[in-house]
Amino acid sequence: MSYDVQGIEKKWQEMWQNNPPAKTKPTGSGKKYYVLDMFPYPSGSGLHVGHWRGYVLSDVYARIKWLEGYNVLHPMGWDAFGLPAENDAIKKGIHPKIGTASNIANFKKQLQAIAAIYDWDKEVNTTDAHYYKWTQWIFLQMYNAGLAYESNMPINWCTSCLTGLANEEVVNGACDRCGTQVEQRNIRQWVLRITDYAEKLLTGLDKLDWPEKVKLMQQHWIGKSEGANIIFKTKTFDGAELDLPVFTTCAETLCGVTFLAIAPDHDVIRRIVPEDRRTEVDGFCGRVKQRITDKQEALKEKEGVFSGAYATNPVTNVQVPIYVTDYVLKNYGTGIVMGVPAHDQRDFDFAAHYGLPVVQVIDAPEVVRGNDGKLTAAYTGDGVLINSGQFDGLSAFENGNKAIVDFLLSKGLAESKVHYKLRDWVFSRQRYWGEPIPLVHCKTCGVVPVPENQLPVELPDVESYQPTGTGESPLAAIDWWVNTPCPQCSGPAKRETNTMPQWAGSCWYFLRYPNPHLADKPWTPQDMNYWLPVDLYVGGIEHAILHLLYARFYVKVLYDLGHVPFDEPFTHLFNQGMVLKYSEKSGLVEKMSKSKGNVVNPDDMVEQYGSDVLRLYMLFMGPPELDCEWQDNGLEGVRRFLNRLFDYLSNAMTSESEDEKVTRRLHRFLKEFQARIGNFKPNTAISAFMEWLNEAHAGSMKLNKDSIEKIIASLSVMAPHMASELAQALLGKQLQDCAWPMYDSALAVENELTLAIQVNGKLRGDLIAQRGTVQGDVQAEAEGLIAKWLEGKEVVKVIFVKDRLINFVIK
Ligand code: ANZ
Ligand code: ZN
Repeated sequence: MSYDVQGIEKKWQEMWQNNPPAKTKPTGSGKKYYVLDMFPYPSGSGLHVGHWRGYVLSDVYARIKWLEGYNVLHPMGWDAFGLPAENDAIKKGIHPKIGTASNIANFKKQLQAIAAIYDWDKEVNTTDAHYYKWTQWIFLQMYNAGLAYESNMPINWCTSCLTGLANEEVVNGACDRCGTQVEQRNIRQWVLRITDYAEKLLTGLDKLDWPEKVKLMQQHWIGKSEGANIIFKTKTFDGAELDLPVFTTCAETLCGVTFLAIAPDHDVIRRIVPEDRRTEVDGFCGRVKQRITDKQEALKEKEGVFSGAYATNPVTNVQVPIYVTDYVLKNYGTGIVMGVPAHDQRDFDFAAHYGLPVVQVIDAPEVVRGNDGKLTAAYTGDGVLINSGQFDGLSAFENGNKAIVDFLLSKGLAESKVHYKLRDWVFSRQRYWGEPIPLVHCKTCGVVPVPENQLPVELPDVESYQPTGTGESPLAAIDWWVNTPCPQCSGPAKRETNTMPQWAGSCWYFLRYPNPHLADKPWTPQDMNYWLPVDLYVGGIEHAILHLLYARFYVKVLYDLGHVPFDEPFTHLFNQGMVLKYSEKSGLVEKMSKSKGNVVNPDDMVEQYGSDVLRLYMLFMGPPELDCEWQDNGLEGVRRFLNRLFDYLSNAMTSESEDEKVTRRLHRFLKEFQARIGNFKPNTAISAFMEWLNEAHAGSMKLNKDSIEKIIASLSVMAPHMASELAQALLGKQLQDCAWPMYDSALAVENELTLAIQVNGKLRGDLIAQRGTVQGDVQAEAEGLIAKWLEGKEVVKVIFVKDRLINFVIK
């Protein structure tokens, strides 16, 4: 038998396409396992080997569960709305529907080569009206529950994509998609009240088997901080009393406040700035506002301007100046901060710039002072309170904070406050290629939801996909579509022309997979009870806060509204690392991308090496959670291994009884292999396979049929084509009739051990013995091996620790 890669793979691919062996069984058929890949956006450039990494990994676990007899749901689909298809349409004048369909066809063809056990009957496509009908339905459930509202607040606006963006889509002030600096613009938006779920999204993380890193990122993004709003009294420019609340998490530093800082766009500024300071303050605010659009500028030194007003410290009654500054954000806390230069670095920098006093109120041995005895930087650690009057001597964090807050609470000058950094989710886009938001605006009735029986609100064809840039989507120009009778009063009304963000479709697709063709409901309770939550979710870490947070939010809302019986969608999450490659252009090892010219096309690799080799290499290239560098010669090594394995297995079968040593070695391999896969270390599991082959080969081990099946089944989760061929040729079986191998723990323990030989506790040699060898045998051999150390000496005692050591005590 020879290993004809192309012939074998072609044969099995055809077989599987005509007669898929791993189709998902009906809901309720035995134990289930739901393993999910983050479904791809079907881009024009197709799959690269980076995609393979996650898909092969998830398939390993799907195949194991399948061979273990689980009812496996391992689906695939398309996250097909979104900007690139639309931009393509603008460039080429082709309807996004057409471009998307051909990209999907290409992706599907490429995916077939992976030979994952996807059940293609479960395929979903977010741009299919039968699918987005339910995306719209979910939106209406949220709307009806008061979780969607219209707002004119300033939002992030990308001047290149000409659309609003969610906070999560802005990275370092730039559009996550195109890198353009975003501006703040007042545009009418639909917004989801994700902040109502801040606490649930936070505490829900505890029970998830997710990478700590992702949990931390979500925790950070939600950004809960517990503190207090504290009132500083001031006067308006015309002499009226005015309370300025500041939000602080560090009330213990109150006696160190030397100024207040207000966000430049805060409404209160108008009321406190005296006339003679207005020109200067207005000038500053105008300048700062413009600057927010320029990242480089924003990184510069903190700046501010004296407002001309003072406020009273509620503990010390000292008057402190109020500044308008560029480092306080309007929409966090109260938009006003108490400046404590001694204990906050931003405040320290600001005070240094404007010559404001630095009053230290926490002392500790670690505090660093310069030659002049002054602080050289803010001290942010714990310590005891000083310069704080009646609070002196208290431990700052443990007692000081509470004492000061309590003191102010009793005077009505404070209020405990919890703030979250999470903002409500800007949910509308002024673009064409997305789900229409199913609402109608009626002059008489206001905003009216489209009745459920009129869903889906289908996306109409347009002539120009060009975003208008006016804050309206291209849909606004299609009169016949926009004008519609009001569902409530039948009077003339207009459709909402904003579309949903791409996330809308991906927030719930995992709920649709069990039953994607269901017509009258998004899902059934039976399917939800049986299949969900997802048991294993595999995808990239880049989705840590966007998709993974939004999907959790959706599920929590659906749970609260009684539509699903679970409140977290993904029990176990695994983030695969990226595949990197050297780029000639930059001279660096970088993430694969078309622009860097370092993309490896999996089709070429499959043609050259075969799918099994590529699969195995993706698993072998390194720990799956880490980024790994692609190396062409890595494929060669894997190919050699598969060739040798094929040759060896083709000739290793014996009908005689198997040598015990051989059986033991096999079980030791199975145990190692399975433990390593179980720990998400497929790379080292393959090493175990290689070691086994080396020893089996060197020892010309002959295997009985049962052992051959165990090896083939193990191989099949990684290299299914070759395993299928061997199963058929050697066992006369199909893969689906092979069982996932069990190992016998007693046989799996390593049988030969190295024992230390000591003389008076000092190591003098060692010997190899079978596990469990008794003292007499070990002693006899050891005496021979270290004879020179015992010569002429009296052995007064022999200490023997089974399987570990023998120690001769001599005089
Ligand atoms: C006084 C203070 C003293 C503060 C000190 C810190 C250290 P987290 O934990 O992230 O919530 N802050 C409050 N509102 C702000 C805003 N709108 N823009 C910028 N900064 C703001 O941070 C809470 C702290 O961030 C608050 O506690 C406040 O500064 C600042 F030694 O108050 B602190
Ligand atoms: Zn109406």
